[in-house]
Amino acid sequence: MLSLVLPTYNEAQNLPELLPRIDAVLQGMPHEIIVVDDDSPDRTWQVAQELSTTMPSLRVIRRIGRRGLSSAVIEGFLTAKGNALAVMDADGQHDLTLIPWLAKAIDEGAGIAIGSRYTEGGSVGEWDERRHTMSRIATRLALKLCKVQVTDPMSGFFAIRRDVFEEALPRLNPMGFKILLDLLVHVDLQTRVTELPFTFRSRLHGESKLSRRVQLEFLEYLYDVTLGKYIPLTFVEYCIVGTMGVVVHLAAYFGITRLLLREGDLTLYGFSVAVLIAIEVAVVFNFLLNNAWTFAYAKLRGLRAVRGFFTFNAACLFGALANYSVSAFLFSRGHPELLSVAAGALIGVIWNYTMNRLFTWRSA
Ligand SMILES: Nc1nc2c(ncn2[C@@H]2O[C@H](COP(=O)(O)OP(=O)(O)O)[C@@H](O)[C@H]2O)c(=O)[nH]1
Ligand SMILES: [Mg+2]
Repeated sequence: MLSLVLPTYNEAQNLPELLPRIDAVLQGMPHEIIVVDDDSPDRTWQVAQELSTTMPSLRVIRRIGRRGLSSAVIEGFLTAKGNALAVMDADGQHDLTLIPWLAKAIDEGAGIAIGSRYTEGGSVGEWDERRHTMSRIATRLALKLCKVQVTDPMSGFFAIRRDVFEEALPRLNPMGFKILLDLLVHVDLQTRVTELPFTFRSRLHGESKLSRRVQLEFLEYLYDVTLGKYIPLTFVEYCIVGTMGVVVHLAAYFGITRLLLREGDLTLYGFSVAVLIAIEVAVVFNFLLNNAWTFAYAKLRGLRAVRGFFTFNAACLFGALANYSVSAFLFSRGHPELLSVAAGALIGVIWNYTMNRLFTWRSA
C-alpha cells in the first residue's frame, strides 16, 4: 500500500484541482492520501475535510500552533499505514504521473525513490535566475553531507520504504524544509536510492513558502550536522550577540558621558555611573536579542520574560565573578597578562552561556 502525504499551508485553491487528479492516477492501486495542514489561515484543512467526504482514501490532519514542512511530513508518515511512504507538494509543481513509478521502485526494493529535477531527463522548468542559483548552491552544500550520493537531495517529491524511515526516525531533525536531505544524511549507508526524472512545473495558485527564514534555517541545519556536533549553534549565536553587545556597551558609555555628564571634567564618580549604566544597557540588549534569536525556540514572554531577565542578570554577574577569578588566579601564578585576561573572558562567556541555557531559557 502507498501512503501519500501532502503537507499544506495556504493551498485551499489548489486542493480541489489537485486531489481528484491524484485520486485518478492512483486508481487500481491500494493507497491513502494524508493532508497535513498547519491550521492555514485560508482554511485549507476545511477544504480538504470537505473533499474527504467524497474521497474515502483521504484523511486530514489539522495541526494547531505548529509550523514546518519537515515536521508536517514526519507527522504524516507516522500516521500512515502503507509500506511505501511518499510526499508531494500540494501546489501542482510535481508530476503526478510519477507517483506510481516512485511506489513501484519501492516495491522493487529501493529504500528511497526520488523525483529528481537534476538527474538526466529532469528539469527545474521556468525558474528565475535567482531561484536557480540558490537551488544550485544549496544542492552543492547539501551533497557534501549526504551519505548516499544523489543529484537532487533537496527535492520535495520522493517515496521511502517504511522500515528505512523508521530506522532513521530517532535521528531526524525536523526543522525547516529539507526533509529528504535529512533522511539522506541519517539513513543507513547501504540504503538503495534511485532517482526518477521529472520537470518541475509552476505553481497552480498561490505563492511559495520558501521564506528567508526557511533559508536561514537551512544554513543553521548545515551547521548543526557538521560543526554543531562539537560547538552548539546556540553558543555561536550567543557569542555573536555578545560581540554586538560590546559595541552597544561602548556606544552607551560614550552617549552617557558626552550627553549627561557634559559639564566639567569626568570624575571617577561620573565615569563609574556611566560604565555601570552602559553595562546594564548592554545586558538588556543581550537579553532581548538572545531571547528573540539565540533561544528563540524557548522564547520568554510576559511575566516569564521579566523573571528570565533577572535570572539573566544573576548569571551574568556570576559570570563576571568567574571571569575575574580565573584571570586573577592565572595572573597571580605568573602567566602573561593578556593570556590571563583572555582566559578569564573565555571562561566567563562559557559560564554565562551555560547558566543561561540551563536556567534562563530552560526548555532546551
Ligand atoms: N504543513 C505545512 N506545509 C507547508 C509548510 N510550508 C510549506 N508547506 C507546504 O509544502 C509544500 C512545498 O512548499 P512550497 O511553498 O511549494 O515550496 P517550494 O516548492 O520550494 O516553493 C507546499 O505544499 C506547501 O503548502 C508548513 O509550514 N507546514
Ligand atoms: Mg512548491
